[in-house]
Amino acid sequence: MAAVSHRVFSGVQPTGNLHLGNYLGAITRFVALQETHECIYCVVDLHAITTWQEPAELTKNIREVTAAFIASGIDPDKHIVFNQSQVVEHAELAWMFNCVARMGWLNRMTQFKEKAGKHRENASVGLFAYPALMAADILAYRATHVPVGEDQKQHLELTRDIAQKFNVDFAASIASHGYDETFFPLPEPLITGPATRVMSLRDGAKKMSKSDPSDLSRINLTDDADTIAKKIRKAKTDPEPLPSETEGLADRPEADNLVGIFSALNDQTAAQTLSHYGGGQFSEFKADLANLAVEKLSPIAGEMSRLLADPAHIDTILCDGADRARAITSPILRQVRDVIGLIQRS
Ligand code: AQP
Repeated sequence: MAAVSHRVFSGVQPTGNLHLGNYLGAITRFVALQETHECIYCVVDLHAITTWQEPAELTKNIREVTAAFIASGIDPDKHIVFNQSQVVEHAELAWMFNCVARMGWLNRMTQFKEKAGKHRENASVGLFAYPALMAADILAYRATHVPVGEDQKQHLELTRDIAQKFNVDFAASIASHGYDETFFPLPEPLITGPATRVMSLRDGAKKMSKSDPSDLSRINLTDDADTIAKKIRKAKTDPEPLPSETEGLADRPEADNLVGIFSALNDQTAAQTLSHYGGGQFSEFKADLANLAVEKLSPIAGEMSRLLADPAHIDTILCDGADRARAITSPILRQVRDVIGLIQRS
C-alpha cells in the first residue's frame, strides 16, 4: 500500500496551561491545513505521562486540549481528533521503533537533556524514549506532513531517521511481501508561520512553555481579559523605543517576541507592525497588543468553557475519532508485523 499523498498528523500534550505559543506555533497551523489536507490531530496523553500527572488533572487536561482544538476551528467531523491512548497501535509501533532507534540517537535529543536536567538518572525511561513514540504517532498513519513549532524539529529529524532505518533494515522482507519499498514515508516538518517559537514574556531567551513556574511568562488560552492585559503590561522589554525596521529587532529578544506575537495575531508581517509602531514607546504598543490578544483569544476561551461544560460530548468526539484513527493504523500495523516476521491472527 503506497502512502497517501498528503496526510497531516500532529499532537499536543495534555499537560495543562495551554498557551499562546501552542496556539500560534501549532494550533493555528492545524486549522489552516484542514483546507488542503487530510488531517489527524491527537491529544498525546501517553507523551504527557512521561512526567508525573495527577490522574484527575490529566483527564481534565485531555478534555481541555480537545476543547481548544475545536474552539480554535478544528472540525472533528471532517478530520480526526482523538486521544493517543485509545489507539493502541501507537504504543505497539513505539516499542518496535525502540528496537530500531539507537541509544546514541536518543542521547543527542536536546529536549530530553533540558527536561531531565541535572537529574538524568531520575528521569523516566518514557521521557528518554519519547521521540520513538512520536515517530510511531506519525508513521502509524504514514503521515507525510507534520506541523510543529521550532522546538520539535530535532524530533522530526529522528522520525525520518527511524523511518529510513526501518525501510533499509527490512528492505528484503518489505519486497518479499510486495509492499512499496518506501514502506514508511520520510515525513516533512511544517515549521511555518510568523510565530514558530514564541518566547517567554519574562525572558526573551526562553521559549514560552507550559512548565515554566511563572504564570506571568505565558498567556494561557483560558486567561481572562484582565489577566491577559496584566501579563502583557508586565512583559519584560528594554528602555529603547520600538525600531522602525525589522533589523532593529536583532539583539532585542523581548521586543522581537512582542512584535512577533502582535504580527501573528494580526496576520501581518513584522515589517508592517513596525511601520505603524516604529519610534513609539512600548506602553502604547503593549496597550494595543493587549486589546488585540483579548479580541482574538476571548472567543476561544468562551467556546472552550461552553464545550467543557459537557464532558460527555467531548469524550464521544474522542471515541469516534479513535475509531476512525484505528481504521487507518490497524491495517498499517498488520503490514508492520508481517514485515518484522511476527505471527498474527489472520
Ligand atoms: N513557545 C512555543 N512557540 C511555538 N510553538 C510552540 N509549541 C510549544 N511551545 C511553543 C508547539 O506546540 C505544540 C504542542 O506542544 P506540546 O504540548 O506537545 O509540547 P511542548 O513543545 O513540550 O510544549 P511546552 O509548552 O514547551 O510544554 P513543556 O513546558 O511541558 O515542555 C508543538 O508543535 C510545539 O512545537
